[in-house]
Amino acid sequence: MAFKIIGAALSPFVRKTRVFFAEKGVPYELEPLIPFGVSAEYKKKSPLGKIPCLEHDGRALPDSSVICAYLEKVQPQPALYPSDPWDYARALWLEEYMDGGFINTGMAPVFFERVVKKLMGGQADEARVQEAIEKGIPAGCDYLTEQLGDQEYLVGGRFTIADIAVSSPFVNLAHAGVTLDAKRWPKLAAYLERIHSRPSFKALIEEERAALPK
Ligand SMILES: N[C@@H](CCC(=O)N[C@@H](CS)C(=O)NCC(=O)O)C(=O)O
Repeated sequence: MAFKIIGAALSPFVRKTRVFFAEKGVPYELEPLIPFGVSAEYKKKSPLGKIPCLEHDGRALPDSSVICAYLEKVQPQPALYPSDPWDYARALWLEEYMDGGFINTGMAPVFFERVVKKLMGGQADEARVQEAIEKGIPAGCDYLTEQLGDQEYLVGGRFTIADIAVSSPFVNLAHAGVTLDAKRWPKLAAYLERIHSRPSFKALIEEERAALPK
């Protein structure tokens, strides 16, 4: 049965899910949905009213982390979760660090103010943007730099869900005109460039850039 991902392409959580599908080589249809004032019908599928939501076999499954974990079981190869128990847990932690933490303190304020508000015809609150640039983003980049060390990938020596979850929200920063200071975080900047150059990310980044307001 076909897979359908419901959500907006610019969401870091939707992108994370789409990259995961692309890395698995599993085709899907994207049904665009902006998550503001969603219908009661959508809330039956995604009770928190958030995106993404997956439809498969006539059933609905919300949440990017849950969707990725489900697809890993449906399509185990290539494996995108570590098999070692400790590495597996660390990958899940880094996913949660981004989804439940760094996205809210670092990426969301910048992206919402500079891109989402612009799309809605509003004015960016640059004080909120600067606070994220001066506090939230440096704290997150310091932590991720420490986690990365000298490795090519974040966990277990190979590409995993941790790399997808960590790298996706940085695309939102770039869309909002914030690029990482490569002098301050050289290893993290080089890592992100490598991950964003993978065909799975590259195709989406190009598609999103073309659709952004100039
Ligand atoms: N934990 C969720 C978070 C999803 C999420 O917060 N999505 C945002 C868009 S980037 C959303 O739908 N926001 C609408 C809302 O919070 O009502 C996931 O991983 O899917």
